[in-house]
Amino acid sequence: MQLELAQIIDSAAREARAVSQLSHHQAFTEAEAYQIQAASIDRRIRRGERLIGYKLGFTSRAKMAQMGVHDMIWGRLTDAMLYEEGGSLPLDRFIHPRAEPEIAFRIAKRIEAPIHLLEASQYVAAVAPALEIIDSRYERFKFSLEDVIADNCSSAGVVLGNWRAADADLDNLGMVLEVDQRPVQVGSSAAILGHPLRCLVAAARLVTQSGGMIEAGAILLAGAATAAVYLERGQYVQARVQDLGRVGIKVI
Ligand code: OOG
Ligand code: MG
Repeated sequence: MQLELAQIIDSAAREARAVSQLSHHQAFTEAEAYQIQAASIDRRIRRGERLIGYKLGFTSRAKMAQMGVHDMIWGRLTDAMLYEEGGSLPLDRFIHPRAEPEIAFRIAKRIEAPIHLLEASQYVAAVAPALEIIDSRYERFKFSLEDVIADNCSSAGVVLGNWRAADADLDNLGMVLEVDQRPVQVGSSAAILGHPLRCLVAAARLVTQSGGMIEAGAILLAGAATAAVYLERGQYVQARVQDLGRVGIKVI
């Protein structure tokens, strides 16, 4: 069952074609949803994509409220999802993409067991402002928690700004999403689990619980501090994170 559903969701992503929610084909549990996600990422890896890190989703109330879900989720990032800062984002590769402002961590040393908040900063090599492009493979961007997990948490694109040393305080930084230089969403890093470093603790627990580990050099997206906005051709979309800088891309 998992392999069949993984193939459906992987093809939908690859062909940028919306499908009905997988749970409408067959009901599955949250644990099975993660197996479907792993199997769909396996298909990407077999095509030559490389795992570059992880993302957390629904780590802020703004995101949970926007999407009508109640729990944190995690997904996998591959090199094929990377888009260059200042470059262009071709709309035709996506179904109905949205952008959201995020903070990215680069992991300093391998995480193979759960970690405590007090030691989390030791695992951070650098931080960067990031734009995440999410693109649910489901019709009308509507899903249950199990469905979005199976769909690799809507992961579709990542744009990273400049890395800087992880010495800045991250607990209450203004985060703004701009379209054509105008702010369209405003939030604070405090909205991300109360402190973005908690994302390392959460990711360590979730990834190691599932039998994986987070390698040195991996990227971790902490989850959006604000709701996401739909993208349209011709827009210049930019995320600004106080003290960390900005990152933007042109939608073509
Ligand atoms: C799921 C992805 C959530 C975040 O930052 O909260 C996410 C979705 O909203 O489609 O990436
Ligand atoms: Mg996100």
